[in-house]
Amino acid sequence: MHTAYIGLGANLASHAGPPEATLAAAAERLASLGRIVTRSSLYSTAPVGLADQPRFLNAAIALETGLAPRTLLERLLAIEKDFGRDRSAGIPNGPRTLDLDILLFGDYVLGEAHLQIPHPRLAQRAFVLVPLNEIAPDLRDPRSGQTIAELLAALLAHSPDEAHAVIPVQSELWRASR
Ligand code: PH2
Ligand code: MG
Ligand code: MG
Repeated sequence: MHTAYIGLGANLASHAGPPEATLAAAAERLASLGRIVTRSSLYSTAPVGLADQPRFLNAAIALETGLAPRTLLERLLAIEKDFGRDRSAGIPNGPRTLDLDILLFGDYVLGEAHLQIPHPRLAQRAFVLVPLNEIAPDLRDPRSGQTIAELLAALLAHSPDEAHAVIPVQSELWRASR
């Protein structure tokens, strides 16, 4: 068994409803892949990489799973597809109904073409580090040896505006989902 940390993101409606409803429903689907140990709050975040799109909702989940990393990735992609993820436009960093990223997987370091663990942009993204820091501040990034709290502090020291772009939101739907 390993603990995988999954980043969730959405900024377009899906058949489940607005992003808040999609993330709540997706969290329930993640429970079928192992045991959900912890979930962060939901955060409203400014879009990174492509400014002209709606704000995102982001969260992080710790999932204890017996699946191998590649199998986990396949299952996550299948769940994205079930929630209407359409990659055909091919716009990097573009809007999406659901994004499920493996951020960390135990202390694995993998550098395959379609699966890089830890997530290659983990340390640059407040929309990932803030939710992750809420649930696992002492977790270590096996590449840098730094904790999530240290990575977040370094990012915010370097680009303090990032902090203002990540705002916790109260969500009854998110709280009620399991
Ligand atoms: N995901 C991206 C690109 N930009 N910005 C925010 N705020 N949240 C995301 O999840 C996100 C993004 C590519 O996966
Ligand atoms: Mg992503
Ligand atoms: Mg992704």
